[in-house]
Amino acid sequence: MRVVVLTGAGISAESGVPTFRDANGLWEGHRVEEVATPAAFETQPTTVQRFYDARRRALHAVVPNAGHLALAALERAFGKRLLLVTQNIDDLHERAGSSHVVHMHGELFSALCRACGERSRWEQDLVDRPACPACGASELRPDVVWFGELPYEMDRIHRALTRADLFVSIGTSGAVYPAAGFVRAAAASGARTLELNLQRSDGTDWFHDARHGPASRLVPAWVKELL
Ligand code: BV8
Repeated sequence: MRVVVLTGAGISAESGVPTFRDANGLWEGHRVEEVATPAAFETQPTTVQRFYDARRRALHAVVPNAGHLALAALERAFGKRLLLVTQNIDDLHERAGSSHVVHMHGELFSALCRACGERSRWEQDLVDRPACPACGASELRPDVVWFGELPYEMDRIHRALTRADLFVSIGTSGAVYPAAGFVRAAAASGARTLELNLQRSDGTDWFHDARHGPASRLVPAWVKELL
């Protein structure tokens, strides 16, 4: 049995990481669609850097919840038969023990150098334009996929979706593409599809099954059933 799991901000909500919708689209006082774009970074780099610096700092203060831990247990049992894809840029899956996580929208704890293209693990602020550890240029940006940018590892994700027996979406509103279309690609290839979310999402009708409630309760119960 091959499983693909897609997670969104809802799985980190109970760890204290605000979601995009619960902050009704406002995050650190900004509309994400206005700040998470290359154009915003070009025109107002300090605002964008401060937006991500604040979220990177907040990450040191939160811990994984039972939902993250259950998915780490699933990986220990399923190994390479499980592909965990996350839209989240936090590191809570890794801190819960998941070892191969596909961050399709990048990671807060990674910095991308616009001069040399190198990625470096980065836990501090970027607003003061620190030097790239690889080339020394002061051209580091958050290693995060903004609106209008191509998400990471799409080929690997699509291959897994076409081979999956089961696709499970956890804690996502199904508002942003291409992630919101994964359920249809999986179903078209014959996979069963299940949504675990606090409430109905924009994509609920595309799933064979849906369970609604907090991830910290639904995910451990589902993993227990599967194991
Ligand atoms: C691309 C990283 C093409 C940044 C993110 C018009 C103009 C320009 C683009 C477009 C356009 N129309 C469509 C597009 C495409 C666009 C898009 O889809 N826009 C939307 C707004 C319509 N997509 C893109 O631009 C993507 N790229 O298309 O590239 C391309 C092609 C070729 C070459 C080059 C380019 C890139 C999108 C990635 C943007 N980056 N994140 C950052 O974090 O700052 S998006 C971000 O929002 C997330 O990563 C996620 O993907 C998305 C939605 O967030 P969710 O995770 O779902 O969170 P949300 O708050 O929305 O929902 C939380 C859910 O959890 C809720 O349902 C809630 O009920 C539930 N919940 C809450 N608490 C709990 C819970 N569930 C369980 N338990 C709980 N306790």
